[in-house]
Amino acid sequence: MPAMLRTDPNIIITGTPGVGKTTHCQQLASSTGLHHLDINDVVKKHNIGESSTDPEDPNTKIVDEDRLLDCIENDLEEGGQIIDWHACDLFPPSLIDLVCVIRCDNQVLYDRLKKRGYGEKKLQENMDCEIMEVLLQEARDAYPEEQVVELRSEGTGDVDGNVERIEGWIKNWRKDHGK
Ligand code: DAT
Repeated sequence: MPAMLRTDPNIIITGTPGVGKTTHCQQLASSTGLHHLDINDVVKKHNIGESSTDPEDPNTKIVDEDRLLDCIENDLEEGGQIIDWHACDLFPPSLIDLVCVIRCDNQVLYDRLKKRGYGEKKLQENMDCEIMEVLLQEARDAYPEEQVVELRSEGTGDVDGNVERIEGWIKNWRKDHGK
């Protein structure tokens, strides 16, 4: 199906682990009826992740991106997907309508990841990722400037505000696409 026939948008919610991607996706899916496409679940379901060879981090999966795209291509073509993943440049720009990069204060993120039980090395890698704005840069390099928004997620009020903003954007997108 050509991308222009989609009547619901595809939205990527990305960012460093712990910034609040899943929290946003769940709230958005429940308020808009769009589908929360959790890439972690897709990887598990289709067994397309290989365990990391790092002995300190055996649970991290290296994902075969070509196979991942094969698994979700139909969903993306249909539209209405809220994609939850800590990378964004693998998804074809022609099938993506909005990219939200969730950001978080370093100390808040550190505490969240510590609570998750991350070891020192993994913790530091993820803190560096957030400080260096890796996901924001990845999004800006892969998608048109006007499709990339940066949203902060430190307190619960932030989630509500961000979700409201994205809901408004979805409403306009639907109107512009004849729905
Ligand atoms: P991610 O999917 O990016 O790994 P998450 O949604 O699982 O992140 O959130 C990690 C933890 O932080 C989880 O316990 C919920 C909490 N959290 C996320 N965003 C928050 C916010 N804006 N206010 C309060 N807690 C938040």
